[in-house]
Order: sequence, then structure tokens, then C-alpha cells
Amino acid sequence: MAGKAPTSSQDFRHALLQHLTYTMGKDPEHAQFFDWRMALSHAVRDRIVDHWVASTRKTYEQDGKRVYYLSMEFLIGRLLEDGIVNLGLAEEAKEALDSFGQDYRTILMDEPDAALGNGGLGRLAACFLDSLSTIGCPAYGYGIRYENGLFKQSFVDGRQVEAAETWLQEPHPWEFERPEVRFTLGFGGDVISENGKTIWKPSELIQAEAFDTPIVGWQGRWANTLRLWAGRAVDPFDLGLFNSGDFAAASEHEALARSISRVLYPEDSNEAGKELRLKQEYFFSAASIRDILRRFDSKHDDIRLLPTKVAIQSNDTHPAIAGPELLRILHDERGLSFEEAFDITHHCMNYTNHTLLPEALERWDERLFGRLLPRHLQIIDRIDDAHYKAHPHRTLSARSDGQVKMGELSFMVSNRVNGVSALHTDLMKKTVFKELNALHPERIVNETNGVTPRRWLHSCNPKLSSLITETIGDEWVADLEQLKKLEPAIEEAGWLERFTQVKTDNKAALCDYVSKAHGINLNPEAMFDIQIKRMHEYKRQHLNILETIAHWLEIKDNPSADWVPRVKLFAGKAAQGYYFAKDIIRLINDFAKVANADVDTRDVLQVVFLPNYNVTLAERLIPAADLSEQISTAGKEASGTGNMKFALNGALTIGTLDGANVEIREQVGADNFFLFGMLADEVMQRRMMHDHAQQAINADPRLARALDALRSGRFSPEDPGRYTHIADNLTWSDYFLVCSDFTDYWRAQREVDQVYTEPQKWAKMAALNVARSGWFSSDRTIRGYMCDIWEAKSLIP
Ligand code: GPK
Repeated sequence: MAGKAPTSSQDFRHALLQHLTYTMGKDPEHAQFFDWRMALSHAVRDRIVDHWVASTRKTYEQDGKRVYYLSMEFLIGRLLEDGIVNLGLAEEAKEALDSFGQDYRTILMDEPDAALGNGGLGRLAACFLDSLSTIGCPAYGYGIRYENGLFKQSFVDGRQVEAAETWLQEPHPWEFERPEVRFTLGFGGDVISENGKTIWKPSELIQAEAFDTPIVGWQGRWANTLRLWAGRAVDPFDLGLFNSGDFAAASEHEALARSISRVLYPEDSNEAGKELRLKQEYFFSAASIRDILRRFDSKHDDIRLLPTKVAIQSNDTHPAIAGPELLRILHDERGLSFEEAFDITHHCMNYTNHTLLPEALERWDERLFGRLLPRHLQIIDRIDDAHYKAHPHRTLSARSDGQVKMGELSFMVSNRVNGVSALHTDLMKKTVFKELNALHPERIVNETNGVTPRRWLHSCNPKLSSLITETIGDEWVADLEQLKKLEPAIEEAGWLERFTQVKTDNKAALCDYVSKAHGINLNPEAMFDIQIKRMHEYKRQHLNILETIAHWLEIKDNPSADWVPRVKLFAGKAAQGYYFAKDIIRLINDFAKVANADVDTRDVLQVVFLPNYNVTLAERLIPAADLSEQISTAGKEASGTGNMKFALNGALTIGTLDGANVEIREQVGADNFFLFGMLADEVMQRRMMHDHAQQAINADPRLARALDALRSGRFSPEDPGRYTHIADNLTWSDYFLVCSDFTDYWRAQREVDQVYTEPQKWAKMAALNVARSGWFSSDRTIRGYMCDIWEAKSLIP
């Protein structure tokens, strides 16, 4: 493929200086970090653009099927390092910066995270973008250009405090504004009939404007586009009002329009239930559908060919309205019969389900829905009717009980519906989509999640990456299954020592960071035990802290015994209104304060909750982990992807048989995984027992003692009743079965301690985790989607 010839560091130095001078207007003498970062970003971007233009050209020439990934979230993190790593520019960039006396890492870390997502679902979308480009599948990501990404988290007296995130405050070098790509969209109004045609006359109009970010794959062989929509007013400014002195009202339209792309709803596995959220969903789905049709129309006259050129993936139900919108355009505006419009829509649309939690399945009040999208409500009824006609015995529908059910709607409209791990897909068939699956047994497929090895090993763990490359060559970066070739090397003299040294170095680097950023000195000799993810009761951070409290009490009984030193690290954000989760954060912080000050225990137990978990912090923590905590109540974690990142970086997992843990354990071997806890069906059985928690508490004095410690107020002496409600919740309701799994979790933790005292054994288990994690590459996942769902092909020869 065409593109700039490989650059020498001289060329690169020149490019950097050019951009510093002509893009930033600065003299090296006076340039700040920011200027250097921008100059570097532009120099890298120029090289990305060469590949991007070539890929786009080729896509148009070949007119292959394009994949459209619609997602409310893209948790892409920092892009500069990604671009540099994928283009293999690290040496040149470093040398060029060195020659100006600038530190490469400092400049990379100066970039704010693009936090346009909450957690796993958004990060998965970002890994998929990387894999789509690496594989060379022509694809577009479509989402919203939130002005404020996921909130910033800090702690005040141990409590989570949220502040607005402002990633766009500084100029963002990666995007290209496309003022010419604008679509006018409507809300509300009436549906009328004119000459036998149905016409929707919206009462409110808004524009969507495109911003494009190029996403370059490994070695620059391909680059796709992430297109994010921003809200704009149709008539941004009312001069009359302004001249009459009402300055605020003069810009009101603009303010209202902008509010639609203003914030990312800070919810995770929870329905936001806000009108603005529904507007956001329609806004970006409808703009994307128009863009897709415009691109198709530029080459084709026959709309019936649409499914041969277009595969749309709805990332969860947030973009589900894209289906009815496409159907509406084909039927109302283009005059196809409803049946034909439905058929075409159905063959273009697919849907990924990411959760079985009932409270997370999107449902909208039909009055709200009908007020904003009156025509779509009618279309949903017709979809229901058509489905009913085909299956007269079916009992469920997309609209019932006064609600529009986005899961059912997505299922009915889609050609394929997929779960994100084998267990999750299986449970989907047995629970939420039981009836629909019986009617359409071919529709549900499984695509177990994956993570991009470029970011989550090669780039975040350069030392392990080098060791692997020295051992087996560098093809693993784009073909992760090659990690299997490490297995024989693990047996060779000296290899495990080098592997262990990498972990030791990574831990030292993390200690250095934590000390500089937070003034906390971690014990680098201790086992680093890490739980990082969104705060949720089903993820059971409280099981972890309860076991830690029990362990601490035991250490205090006998401080001079031979304890295995541990550093317990936590990070994660709680949804703003999720008070129980916020109290778990506070409990961990309060307990940490007591434990870390305790002279009896602090040498063998440290507890730290790091604030503001984001992609960048994950990139620091995961390479330094010894133990990965994946302890959700079985049946609740759809897949998990953090679990894969840890295993890939040589951490051992302590986990339940939930989500992709099941497949991780299969891949790495049961001997190299610390399993505990009930299975998904045992969970369902156990929950039927009315006194499951009390029984567990009565049977385990350690658990009883830890709960008593919570109730005693010793972790919050100034407010002794602070954690009574957590203890009560666990004792009297305990929906997520913390108590019932506690004893087995304790047992597994002691097994962890035992193995950690045998460094050789631990290192071998950890190395086998790396060697056998190749299957968890998102390249494998994307190939699965391409083959089973999209019928799309790579355009890289
Ligand atoms: C699932 F339903 C949701 C949601 O709203 N947000 C989110 O991040 C996660 N998810 C699951 O909880 C994870 O198990 C899964 O790995 C991830 O989506 C990606 O599939």
C-alpha cells in the first residue's frame, strides 16, 4: 500500500520541528509540554493520514461490504502512543524528542484520556476498532462526540466525589471536523397521511455534524474511521433577539442542540431513564443511518442490494432505534412495501447483548417514546404485528405493559444476536431470550470477547513484549495464538528468571508511580493483588474487602506468624446515584486508613484504592499484577475483558466460573487458575433458600467476625454506624451471595498464599497464562463476527 516511506529519525525530527513552528507557532526555546505533544501528534497523524486515505480509496474502489459499528461508547484512551506503536515509530519519535531535550514518556503521558465510555462495553468497542483496522476489514465506528467524557473521580474523606471531565478543553489533534457532513434530524411532532403516504412532521429539528478520527491498525496496513456526531442548532443564532437585548435567548437554540452531545451518561449496567438519553440514542443512530445510506446511494441505484454492502452492529440496545429508523426511511421515504423494507433492514442489522441483569435491559415508557418518536412507535407496532403473524403463539412483544422493550425489539429486527462469552450466550438462550430463541434458533451466536494485544501487551508492557519477541519473534503482535510457542521456552534454563524479573521491574515502576502521584509507598516485595473495574454489587468488591478484613483480623491475632505479604489494590468508579457502591468505596478507603497505619499488620498487608480509574491507569496496573480478582456472582458478569488483560500479562486469576473466566480457565488450564465459588445454576438454587446468608455466617466464624467488625464501627470511629447497613444487607438479603461464597473464597485465597511462597511454581503458572492467552485477542473475536455475522472480508491482500 502507498504511504510515506519508512521515516528516519532525521525526517521525523524535521517533521516535529515543522509542526512545532507552523502548526503550533512556537519556537523550541519557548515550547511547553503541550506544544511538543501537539507537534508530535501532528507529525504522527500525517503518517496515519497517508494510510487512511489509501484505505478509504481502496474501500471505494473495491466496493466491498462495509461494517458499521454503532456504539454509544468508545473508551479509546490516549491515541498518540497507540498511533506511534502501531506505526512502529517509537524509536524515531524518541530520538527526535531527545534531540530537543524532551522526555518521550512525559510527553506521551501528557495526553488526556478520551473517556467516551463507562467500562467494558465501551472499551470493547475501542479494541474492536483496533482489530478491524489491523485485519483490514472496511469499517466505521459511529458514536457521539461527548464534550464531557466519563466524570473524574476523587476522594474526600474516603468518599467518591465526581467532577466534570474536560478532554476537549485543549485542542484535540486526532479529529477532523467535517462541516460538510451534516444531517438534520427531528423529534416530536405528528404523523400525517398524504396521498396514501405516511409522513412524519417533527416539531423540533437538530443537526448532527461529523467529526472523524482515523484508526490505524498494526503496521499501518489499514486505517478505518471513527465518526462521532456532535449536536448543532439548525439556526444557531437569533440576531433579532440579540439586538433586542436578550443575549441568552439569542443563543438558546445552540445551547439546547449542543446539550445532546454534552455528556456521557455515567451509568453502567443501569438504565438512565432520561429523555435526553433517548434523544441521544436516536440522534446518533439516525445520523449514522443517513450517512450509511448516502454512501450506499453514491454507488448504487438498487436499494435491495443494501444487505450485500452494509452490515450494522448495534453495540447493546442503545442504537436499537437504528432498525426502525432504517425501516421508516425505506418504507415512508423510499416507498418500499413494509415487508420489503423490514426484510432489507433485518438483513443489515445485528445486535450484541452485554448483560442479563434485568435492571440493565433498556425499556422506555411508551408515552415518552411516542412523544419523541411518534412514527417509530407505529413502526414498532407493525414489527410486533408482523412477528405475531409469523408466530401466533408467541407471548412477548417489543411493546407491552406500557413500555418499549429495546432487547426484544433488537432481537426481532436483527439477523444475528450475539452474546459475549460461551456461558453468557448459553444463559441468554435459557433466560432473557428463551422464547425468541425457540422461534429463531439460528439467530443467537456466541462471539467471546477479546482485547487488542497491541495496547494490552505490546504497548503497556514493553518489557514482557521484548522478552516474548526475543523468544519467538514478533509475529505474535498480530497473531496472538503464536504465544503458544513460548511453552517450550518456559522450560529452558533462565527463561523463567527473566520472566520474573520483568514482573519485578513492572511492580517497581508501579510503586514509583503510586509514590509520586499519591505519596504512598507500596511494598514491592509483596504480592500485588488487584481488582479494577466498575463498582457494582455483582462484581463483589465487598466480598474482596470482607475477606481482607477477616484476614487482617487473623494477622492481628498472631502478628509474628509467617504471613505472605500482600498489597491489595482497588480502582473503579461508581455510578453517581449508586449509593451502595459508593459506600463500598468508602469502606475500602476507611479500612485502608486503619490497616495501613497498623504497626502489627502494615508490613504484610497494605490496602490502596487508587482514584480515577481509566484506561491509562489500567495500562499501569495490569503489567504489575500478580493476582487478578474476577469474583463476580456466577451468571452475572457477561464476559469481562479485564480478566483477559491480566492473564495475558502474567497475572494469575482468582475467580468464579462466570463470563469468560470459564474460557480463560479452559485455555490456561485448571491448574493455573484459582477457582472458587458456586456455579451459575447453584447460585439460582441457593437464592431460593430464604436464610442462605445466615447459614453461611453461622458456618464460618471468620465471616461472622468480619461482619461484626463492620458493625462495631472500628473503621469509622467518628461515625460508628456508617457501615451497619452494608453488614445488614449482607446478613438479611445478600442478593449477590457474598456470604455464601465467602468460605470458599477464603480457602482459595489461602491456596494463593501457599503457591506464592513457591516462586518457581508461581512463575511457571503465570508464564503459562501468558502462553495460553492467545485466543483472547480481539482479532480472533472480530474474525468471528466477520464470518458468522457480517459476511465481510479483509481488503488487505
Ligand atoms: C455490560 F450491560 C453492560 C453495560 O451497560 N456496560 C458494560 O460495560 C460489560 N457491560 C459487561 O458487564 C462485561 O461483562 C463485558 O465484558 C463487557 O460489557 C463487554 O462485553
